[in-house]
Amino acid sequence: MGYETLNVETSNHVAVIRLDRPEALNAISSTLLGELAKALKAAQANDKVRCIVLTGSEKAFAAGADIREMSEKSFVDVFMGDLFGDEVDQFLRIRKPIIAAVAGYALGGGCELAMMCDIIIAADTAKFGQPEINLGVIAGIGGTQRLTRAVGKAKSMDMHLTGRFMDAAEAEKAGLVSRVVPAKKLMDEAMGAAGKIAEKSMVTVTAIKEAVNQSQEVGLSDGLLFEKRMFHALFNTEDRVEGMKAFVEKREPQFRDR
Ligand code: CO8
Repeated sequence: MGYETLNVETSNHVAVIRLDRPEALNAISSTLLGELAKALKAAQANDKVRCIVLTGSEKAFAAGADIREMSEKSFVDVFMGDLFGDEVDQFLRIRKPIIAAVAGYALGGGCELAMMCDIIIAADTAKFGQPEINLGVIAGIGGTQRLTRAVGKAKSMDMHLTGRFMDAAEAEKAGLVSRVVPAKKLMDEAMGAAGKIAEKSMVTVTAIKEAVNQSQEVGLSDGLLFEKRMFHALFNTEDRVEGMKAFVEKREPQFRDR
């Protein structure tokens, strides 16, 4: 499928979705967000895809929602149209793992998109920020919630209230990103991680994504119960039998997603 604002390539079980609006630093227009939701849904439906990498350009992962487009809208437009609501819901329904490979600016909605992914791998050029305050608004697709969970209240307040940017080193130290690599190695690192995930049983991968995400939604005892029941349930799978048998027989497991 051809897209106006994205490039999508699938190889070795990994779908790479590249945001592609260089003229606006990948600013997130409604077209871009709609196409992204479609591309993710297609990747979810494609049995050959076992992991998804979402990335941008060297200069920008995404510099936020498209300010030009938003500047024309009224409260009634965004409220009654539920601006970005459907697309975000569709993003969050993707059950395959999504790695954000971030170089350059990840600001506002760009930072929020990265945080909606499951793992963030950053180039040493990455800059994260929630500068919506400078436009007279606040984050709209999770910034006040996910950044706070990721880096704690003090740093999240600092980022949202001052609008300052966090560089890659600070983001790694604060726990927002899982790895920082030289910009030239960003895609190799992301594809390496995606390739590793693609080798595992998709049943187990999906269970892990659900269980870790559960930790962001519920209290500890409910989360622990969810995890324990999921652990018990996986004893029903052929891949669990194969994984443990392969360990005992000192060989690599052959998972079949069953
Ligand atoms: N929207 C629209 N156009 C943009 C955006 C944007 N967010 N960011 C950059 N551009 C455009 C510029 O207008 C410029 O276009 P042109 O060449 O036609 O004038 C081009 O991209 C290049 O940008 P700059 O010349 O400004 O490049 P610099 O290197 O000088 O500066 C910056 C880079 C610092 C990233 C600067 O462009 C900037 O501050 N951008 C805006 C960042 C921002 O405020 N982001 C938050 C937006 S609000 C938001 O995200 C709300 C989230 C709520 C929900 C989101 C759902 C998706």
